[in-house]
Amino acid sequence: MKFSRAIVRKPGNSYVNGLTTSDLGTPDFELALKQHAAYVEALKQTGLDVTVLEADERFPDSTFVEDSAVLTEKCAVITNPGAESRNGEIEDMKLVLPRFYDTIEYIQAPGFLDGGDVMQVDNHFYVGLSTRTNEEGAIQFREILSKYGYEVTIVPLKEFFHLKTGIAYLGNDLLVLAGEFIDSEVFSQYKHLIVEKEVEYSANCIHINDYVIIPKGFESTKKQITDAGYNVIELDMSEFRKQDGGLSCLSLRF
Ligand code: CIR
Repeated sequence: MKFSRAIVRKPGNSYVNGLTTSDLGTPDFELALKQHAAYVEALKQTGLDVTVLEADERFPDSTFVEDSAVLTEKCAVITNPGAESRNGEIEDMKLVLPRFYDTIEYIQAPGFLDGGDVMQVDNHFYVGLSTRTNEEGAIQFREILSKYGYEVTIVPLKEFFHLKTGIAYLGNDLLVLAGEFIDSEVFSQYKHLIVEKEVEYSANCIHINDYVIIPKGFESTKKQITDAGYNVIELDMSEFRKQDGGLSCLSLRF
């Protein structure tokens, strides 16, 4: 799949008060801004035209734009994020996405869905059931996408926060897999690139055009992805990891 654009949102001062389950400490806001700027540069390096939205102080987690929409080649789906403090993030997406899409669909209560629970593998979407995405939300998503000829498989999660916390698609039938997904029947038809428990944060990597962006400091994953023939870009993600964020969460790519 060829991507040409991305949408990101700068973190605001309120970022440090966002949701987290990690015990890695409070993010350093200035460093988060630097890491975000490096992220934008990396997206540009992969060939994307990047729309940078201004920080929205009302929503501490709004830099994790991936959760508020799912963008496909045929339509945009505005989600209904499962965390109450994040739900209002979709209001701004309703203003931004019509710049890029004529066809916009919505997940509606009692359905909830976070974009971090959705992974696209060519014409097939996988949707994780998590603390943020419920069955009703996943079923609505399947009904919407089937109208556009996509297939959707629902995957109940056991441990991971979001589906893409532990899995990424690199194209050519190759998946990066960690933890509960390694032996899962659901993904058995694909080629596997397995990352071990100690480095499972690096399973959240992003394949864009000729590149794979991975978090910095995961040498074994870097080697595996380089050996598989990809150009690797490494980015320091320390301040986003502190708020349970990974590389995919910081952008919508389309
Ligand atoms: C949250 O709890 O919603 C944010 N602190 C982290 C969201 C990460 N997003 C993602 O994995 N797609």
